[in-house]
Amino acid sequence: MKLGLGLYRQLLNRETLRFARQAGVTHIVAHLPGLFVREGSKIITSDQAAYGFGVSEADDPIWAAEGLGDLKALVTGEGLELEALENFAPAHWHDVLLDGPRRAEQMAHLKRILRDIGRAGIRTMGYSFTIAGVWGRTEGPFARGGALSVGFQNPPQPPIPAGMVWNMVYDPARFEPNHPTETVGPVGSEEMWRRLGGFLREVIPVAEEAGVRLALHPDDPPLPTLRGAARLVYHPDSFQRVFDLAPSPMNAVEFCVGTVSEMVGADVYEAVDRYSKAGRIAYVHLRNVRGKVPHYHETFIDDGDTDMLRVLRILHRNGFDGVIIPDHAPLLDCAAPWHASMAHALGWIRAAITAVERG
Ligand SMILES: [Mn+2]
Repeated sequence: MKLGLGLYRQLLNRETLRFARQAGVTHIVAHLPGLFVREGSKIITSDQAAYGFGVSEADDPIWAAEGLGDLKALVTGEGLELEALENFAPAHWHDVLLDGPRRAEQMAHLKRILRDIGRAGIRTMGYSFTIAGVWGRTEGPFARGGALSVGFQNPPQPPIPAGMVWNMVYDPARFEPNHPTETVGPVGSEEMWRRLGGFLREVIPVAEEAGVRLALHPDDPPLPTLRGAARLVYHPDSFQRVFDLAPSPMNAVEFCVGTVSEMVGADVYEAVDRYSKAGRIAYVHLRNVRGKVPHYHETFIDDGDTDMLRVLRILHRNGFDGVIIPDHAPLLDCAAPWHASMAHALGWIRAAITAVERG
């Protein structure tokens, strides 16, 4: 099993790549849309600002063939592998998620992006097929020793203002954050499955040609509905329904242990066992939490409800040889909270992988 690190956009630079390599990381997952940082704090929350994770720009050069090649060269130049990209930009696929008038044009663009990703030698594209996105979490001293972390406490769910999807703004002209006159209407479960099915049946053949594996992240927080929009994978059984929509090894999952352990009625070990045995896990997000929806908070990797050593043993036993990255983590109180929290998680995971592989 390989140790990876997920880097948000503003961290994709030589200095952070060297930090990763020094910590024993061999593989990078590049998270491209948005900055995911507010007021200098390297933690993702979305409830405190009506703009969610910010504005998604359509004409971002990183998505062109040259931009992807440059990104790959930057990572390779520091002695690391670029394992995966995470998440299409809402500006590129809002009408795929919303079934809007620009759907066909946006699907054609997504297919072009997938071909360019393949040409750049990047093997995996992580995505999350959701209208409401990651939303509703609060920040607080929820983790061990009062470390700053995020939690979910069943907040009221206002409808999504028009011009927003995936908790990002794609049309600032239409977007009215406070008293929207237009909102994204309720979307039911069967309709969302129909949209995902249409998406997969079109992109999986392109992914097969391009040699790029699509990896779906489960819905986080995993509730049946969020802000009026149905969610797809809020129970581990639903991963199988995703695979059945377009049977192909390229139709895979970004297995987020934290999100799965937040799911009501889920046995995280059974889910890890089932999907790693089936060979459908593209890569793993390792994060620990305490509680389940609608009340949970994130904890340090060695301190939540999930026995991470047991998760790693199951993955190893089933022959999983892919990349494992820490997900977001509580921030350690110090001058460099993000770096310290990642170094802590990476060191723990590296030691755990070594122990598990030695048997
Ligand atoms: Mn995750």
